[in-house]
Amino acid sequence: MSLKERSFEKWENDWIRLRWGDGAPLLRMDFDVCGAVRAATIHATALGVFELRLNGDSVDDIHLPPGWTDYRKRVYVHSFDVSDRIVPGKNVLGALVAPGWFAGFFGPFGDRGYYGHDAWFSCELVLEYEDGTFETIRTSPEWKGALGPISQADLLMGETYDSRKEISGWDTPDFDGSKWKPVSVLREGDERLPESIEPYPGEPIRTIAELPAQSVSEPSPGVFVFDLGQNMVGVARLKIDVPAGTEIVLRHGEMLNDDGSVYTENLRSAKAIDRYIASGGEEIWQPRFTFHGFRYVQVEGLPAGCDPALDTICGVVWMSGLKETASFECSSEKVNRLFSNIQWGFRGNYLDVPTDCPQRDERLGWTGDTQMFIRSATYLADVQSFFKKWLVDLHDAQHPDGGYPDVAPFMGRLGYASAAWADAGIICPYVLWQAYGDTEFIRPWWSQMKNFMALICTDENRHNGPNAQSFGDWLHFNSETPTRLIGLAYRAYDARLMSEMAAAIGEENDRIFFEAEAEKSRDLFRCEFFQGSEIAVKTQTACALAIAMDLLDGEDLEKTKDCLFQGLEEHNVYLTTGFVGTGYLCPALTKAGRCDLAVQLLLNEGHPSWLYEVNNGATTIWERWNSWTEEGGFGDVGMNSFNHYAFGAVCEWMFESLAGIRPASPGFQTLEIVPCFTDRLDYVKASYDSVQGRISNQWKKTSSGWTMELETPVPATVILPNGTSQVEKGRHIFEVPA
Ligand code: RAM
Repeated sequence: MSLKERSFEKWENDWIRLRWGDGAPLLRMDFDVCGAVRAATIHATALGVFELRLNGDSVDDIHLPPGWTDYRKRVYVHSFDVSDRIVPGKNVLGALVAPGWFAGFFGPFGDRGYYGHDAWFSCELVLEYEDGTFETIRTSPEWKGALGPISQADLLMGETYDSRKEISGWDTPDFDGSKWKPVSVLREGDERLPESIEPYPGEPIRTIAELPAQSVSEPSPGVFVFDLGQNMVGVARLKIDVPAGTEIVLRHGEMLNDDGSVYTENLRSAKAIDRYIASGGEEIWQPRFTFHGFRYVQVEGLPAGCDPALDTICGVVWMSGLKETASFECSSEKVNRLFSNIQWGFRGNYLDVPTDCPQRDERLGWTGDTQMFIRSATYLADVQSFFKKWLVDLHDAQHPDGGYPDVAPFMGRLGYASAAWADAGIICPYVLWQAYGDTEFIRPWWSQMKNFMALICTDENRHNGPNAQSFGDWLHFNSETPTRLIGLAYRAYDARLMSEMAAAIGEENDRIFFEAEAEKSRDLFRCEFFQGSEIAVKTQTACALAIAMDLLDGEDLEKTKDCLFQGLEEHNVYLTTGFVGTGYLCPALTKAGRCDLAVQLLLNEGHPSWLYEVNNGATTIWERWNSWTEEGGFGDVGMNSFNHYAFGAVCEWMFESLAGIRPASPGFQTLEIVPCFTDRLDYVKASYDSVQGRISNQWKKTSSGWTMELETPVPATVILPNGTSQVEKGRHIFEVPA
């Protein structure tokens, strides 16, 4: 039976568990196959995370299924075709099940078991025989469980594996499991079970790369630090040959302390420690039910005098299995490194949900971070199914009054309706529709999006009313922008996006309504924050939002542009923006006709700047402009991630302006090519695999100006300093005099 035919509205399979501390017990069930099998499919899920086994092997190479949702509301089923894995006679279906997001530690408050306690597993194996009959093997009280080698498995804390406790052949037909313990069972109707069980709509987590260690040091006797050369997310694979009973401890960190040991203070309460107890001989192991954000692995516990080989540790990179779609290169090696850092920040934080960071006790689906980076993400990879899933998480977490949450999936403790965070509910569907041309990113959520707009378009609301609560221009550089300004700007911006989306889905009344609302909100913004034609809040963020979001016209606009230019000059053309302003800053400057200033910001190397991080060895994007500085060393340890993608939102501008590739209509059906030529770079070369096909554009400095080569699968309007032209699909060369 294919996944399509199976709706899961009825899920008649029991949920089973073997209670066992924090580890990952083994569950198994023998069954007989008598008859020729035409097809076999397993549908499996868990309140927790699982690995499925069949006849001695794992069924798939995905990690941490069924992923993270608000398990009280819904849980996803993963389906596996095992037609060629079923043998005549005795077979064994098995699973390892761990707490995962459901019952493990997660979030910044030391919470554990927010959704429930103990992991539960549920599955069915549907056998279709050659004679057309079906048989279903289900989780049931007949299953048996045992304690295996994994005594601890937690996403934040790490995994402990005692290889001496492996039960050889436990998941093969020859094994006698009759003495194993009976499992506990939950049945349909139990209040601990989710309201809905559905097929997984996203892209499962997979291994996307392996990073061999590049060097090893011994900062203190017996303590070895392996450097993978890249801050990454996933697990470390250990290869050892040590006496049985030796306990090897792996600590993970993104940076090093001055003494060369791994810096772990910024992980807060996340221990991120894996332990392996050897059984002797050559052993290779990697954890299954935890993940870490790290560049360095500190290995302790090797026998005295041991001189570990470099291949003792290898980084195994995990990410939702998205197809990457972008390439970017220019004449500055440092900018190329920045682009790579943005890609790695994206990879590390697109692990089933878009997270703020992957290493400390947080790793939440912060909505603000998500909306700030989503446009960049749509360039970097095909994120359609990833966001089909997350938009469900987001709407599952929407407050009854319409406010979108600070984080999704929901985790109880955090707020909602915060300006620039809650707006993810409008901005994400809009950006996805723009990138992929698919109104299914909008249509299913339309009435809920309108509920949010109804909330924020009133005077009394948490988003931009007098009680406005927000994180402001989070982590700005000594330049505060009032929350109320941010909220009103987003209100007007959202209303305009709503009117465009209403037109796209044929909701004419809504289009008219939101067009008027956008005007009204722009007026409110001007009324409150302008004295004459002068913007009252002169921060870079305030000016950038007003310009980039199209909130101004005429003299108001001209004067605000000047204010932005002046604001930059006052800081020697250095930025002061935080999470909210940074993504809009270069686009606003470009819109204001000062692409040169945007280029200057990109190429700045002093503090704060993107290349300051690059010059100081960054391989991902840091959370703070001062996550590490030459003068002060590490930034505030209470919140200091070295893998936070928010400031990487400049990626969008690198594609749309520096390389000049941007859509002129939803789904890149037509293009507008407006490259930002500069003589500060010799060349820029980028490509994007859009839903219409590959778009590539490159320009080079010549002795008399620039030459540009565009390859487009769709018609494009090309706007160059020496004129505008329309081109059809194909390859086109342009000469541009200086
Ligand atoms: C931090 C998160 C996140 C940010 C919020 C406001 O704890 O890391 O990046 O959106 O705070």
